[in-house]
Order: sequence, then C-alpha cells, then structure tokens
Amino acid sequence: MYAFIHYSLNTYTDQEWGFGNEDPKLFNPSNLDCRQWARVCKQAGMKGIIFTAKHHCGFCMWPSKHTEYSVKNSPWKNGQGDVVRELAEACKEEGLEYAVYLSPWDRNHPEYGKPAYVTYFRNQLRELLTEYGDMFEVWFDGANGGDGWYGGANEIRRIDRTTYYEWPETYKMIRELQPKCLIWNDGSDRGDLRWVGTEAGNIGETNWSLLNKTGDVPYEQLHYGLENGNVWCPGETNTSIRPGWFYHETENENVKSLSKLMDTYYKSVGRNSTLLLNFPIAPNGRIHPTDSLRGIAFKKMIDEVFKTDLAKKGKKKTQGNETMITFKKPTTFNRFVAEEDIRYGQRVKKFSLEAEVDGKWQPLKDELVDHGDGLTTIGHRRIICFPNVTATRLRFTITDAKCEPIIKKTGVYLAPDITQDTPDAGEKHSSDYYIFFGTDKVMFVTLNDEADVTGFRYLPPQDSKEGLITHYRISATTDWKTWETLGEGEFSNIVNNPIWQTIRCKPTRAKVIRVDGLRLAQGERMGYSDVEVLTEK
Ligand code: FUL
Repeated sequence: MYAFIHYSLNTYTDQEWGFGNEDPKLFNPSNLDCRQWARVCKQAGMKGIIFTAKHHCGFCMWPSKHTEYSVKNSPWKNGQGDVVRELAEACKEEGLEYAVYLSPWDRNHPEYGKPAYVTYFRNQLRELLTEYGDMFEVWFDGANGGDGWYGGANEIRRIDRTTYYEWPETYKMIRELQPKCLIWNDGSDRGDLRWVGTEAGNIGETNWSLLNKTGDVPYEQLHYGLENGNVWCPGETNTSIRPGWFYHETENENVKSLSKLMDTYYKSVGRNSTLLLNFPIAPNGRIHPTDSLRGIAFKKMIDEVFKTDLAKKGKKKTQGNETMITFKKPTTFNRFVAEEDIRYGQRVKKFSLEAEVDGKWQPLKDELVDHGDGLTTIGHRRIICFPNVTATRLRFTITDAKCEPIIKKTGVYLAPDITQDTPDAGEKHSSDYYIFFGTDKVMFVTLNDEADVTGFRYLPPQDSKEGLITHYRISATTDWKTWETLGEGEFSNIVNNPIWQTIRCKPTRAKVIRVDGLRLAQGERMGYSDVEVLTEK
C-alpha cells in the first residue's frame, strides 16, 4: 500500500480537472504541512507517497525552470516555496518512499500537441528525477480530453497517444537517471505496472501479473492480466478515500467508510495487486481530519484482522499439492491467505478450500466475487473472505498450476464484524422527480413543487460509457418559456471515475430543470443512473 496525494490549483477552484488558465495567485495555503501528510500516510500503513507534481492543468508544484506556471508565481511563501521538495524531505524523515505524478497532458502549455512540448515535458521530468532524490515510481496519466487553454488558443488538440510522447526516449532517460524507479503508464508503451481499468478500487479476482510486451491492452487485460503474457506487469489498484481525487468540501461527508476501505483492501491487496490510496489535500494545505482518522482506522483494522494466524495454533502438514491444517479444537475463522513465492513466477491456476464442520467436509468460496468461487490464481497474495465457519480442519488443495507451485505462506484469520459501519457512506440515491427526454440529448427533470434551486447532481451510468455526459448545460424554468442557465461545463474525469457530479448555482426559482448532454463519452443517447436537484431548505 502506498498513498496518492492530489493537490493543485484544482483544490482552490473546486475542480477535478483544471482547464489550464487558472490563476497561480489562487495558490496560497495558510498552513501547508507536508510533514502532516507524511505522518498521516505512515500511520495509515502507506509505504510511500506519489504526489501530483503536475496535474492536467499544467501548474507545477515545484518552481520548474522551464515554465512560469508554477508555485514561484503564487503568493505562497512569496513565490519561494517548493511543495515537491518539502514532501520529498518529509518522506525521508518519516521513512517513506517518495514519487511523482507528472501529467503528460498539459492544458496550459502553448505547444501542447507539437514536438516542442515533448522536449518541455522531458526537461521537467529530468528536473524531478535529478533534484529531489530517489523516486520509487513515476506516474504518467493517460487522460486526454482534448480541449484546453493552451496558452490562450482555447481549442481542442488531439494527439496520437502511441507516438506523440516518444515514450521510448523518455523511458531511456528514466532508466539512466533512476534505474530503480518504476514506470506507470496507461499509454501504449508498456510500463512496469499496469492500471486496473477502473478507479473504483478493485482488480479482477483472477489477476495475472503478466501482459504482452506489445499491442493494445483492452479492459479485460487491465483488470485480469494475461495468463500467458510474456512480460511481468503487475496491477496497481488506484482509488481515492473520497469520491473525487481532489478535495471538495461537498464530499466531507462522503469519506469512504471503514468497511468500504476494507472491501477495497480485499479487492486489491487481497487479489495480488498493490493498493494506491489517494488522500486529497484541503485548501489549508493539510489532509482533512476525517480522512486522516479514517485512514488510520483502516490500518488499525488491517492489523486487527491479521493479528493472529489461527493456523499456528493447530498443526499444518503439506503433502504434494495439499495443505491440511488441523486445529486443536473447533475454531471459528472467515479469512484464508495464500502467497506464492513470485520470484519464481505466478504459477497457481486453480485451488480448492474445504472446511471440516461436524465431521463433514464443506467447500468454501470467496464471498466477494460476482462470478465463480474466486479460487483461481494466487500470486503475491490472495485473501479469500467467507462467512464465519467453525471447523476442526481446513484443506487447501492446488488443483491446477502452470508448473510446480511454490507456496510461501498460508494463514487463517478471524476478522471482526464491522457490518454496523455504513458500507457506501454518502452516496445517496433519490429520484423523487418526474424525468423525461425531449430529444436523445435533452433531459427534463420536473419538481413536484416550484423551489429555489441551488444545484444539480448527476450520477452517470455505472456499467458502461454509453450515454455518459462529459460536457453539460443545465438550465431552469418556472413557465417553460424563460430559461435561465444554471451552469455549463465539463464533468472532468467522469469516464474513469463515474461518481456523483455536483453543480452549484445561485438560488434560482424553478419547476423544471433541463439537462443538455452537449458531449457524450460514447453513443448518441444520454444516460443516467440518478439525478438530484438541490434546493434551499
Ligand atoms: C485520472 C486523472 O484524469 C484524474 O484526474 C486522476 O489524476 C486519476 C488518478 O487519474 O485518470
């Protein structure tokens, strides 16, 4: 587990993606404290921190020599500050590893889309690789919505992701300057780690750490890996402790619950993946207390669950592909852990798990999977979760493997019940409206009674990109004749992170809200999972 930290001008504009024309003067935290970030992350069990040195808006959190669009033109520390340096030092003090996210897409840079920008990008990366000590990873996000400020051009610029950034050259530079630094890239050139195809916090229950060296990586391969791939490329599950990546005050009530975080843990670390958990920084320059307390509670719960290996209280005997654990007395447990020695590769393809209850063998399966029993490959670590079972023996049998399996560890645990904790804290669903479509791209939401509307919320389709609105216009009327625009813009990052989107407006009298889907991610007909109209109390 390691932490992501999202912090940039977006923190001050309440956005997920900046357009590139936001004023550097907005960056003026009252109490920026990278040591607080590092302490919280450490106590939350994180081994390192990956920091958004530059997000898509192009604003640099370090005083780069190569641009004026950075902290050096902000009022913070009179332009003398360097967040990257403060964080690198704080990590060192706390014994954490440090890394950066450097967005290839830059909505500020005038040359974006032209060859000159690639040189600029590489120069920035060189600065980060040479002036701040060792980095454990470098994160190149693949997002590219097309439009941006681009030095005032204010236009859509499309690039060819497979050729434009000349990744082989850049990789060569990274390998030379920091040979141990891992490359994360969801672009075309294979990095050392792969995205898992979703930002919801789960990887496939069958997760091979292999991909093919070349060729496209469709969703199935991102999520499940490739059983017979020819290059080692493990999955890194990235998700945020809140719905969004950046801090939004409106999400203070939506920090993920402990049970949601544990679910994420089982569906990432417990599925042969690393977990990259994001903590957004609040406008004052610190991790919000709700997030830090939740993060620390998360680590405490992991420690609690895995405190006692009940197998150690019994007798374990391995013969061939079968491991039998015999307990001294009937023992209650609900988690099983197995680990392969991945220095020799990931070999196991299938196994079974059985508990002897009252003298009868009964099969166990992973209750967190949607299909099958989840007893497939193992890899670095596989955690199988099932309801409490009280058994005298437990039998773990490898039934299929690529070649001789090498199991490093097995363990049996009893996790405390935390179901009283609200599982999906904060995501309300309410559809008290009459909704109908004017055309395929115009939706009307009629309120029961006229009200002073202060905002509108949109929950996009959850299972596909079809009909998902990326650019919207929201307007309101009381009489179907005069319409007032409540907001128009982009739902940033909605494709990868299809969470509730909130648009706030000055109180406006309305009976009907009109939603125009100006651009859709896919398809011709707009879709939604739910909508909500915010009104004055
Ligand atoms: C995405 C980006 O577009 C988001 O803003 C965020 O940085 C996330 C980690 O990756 O693709």
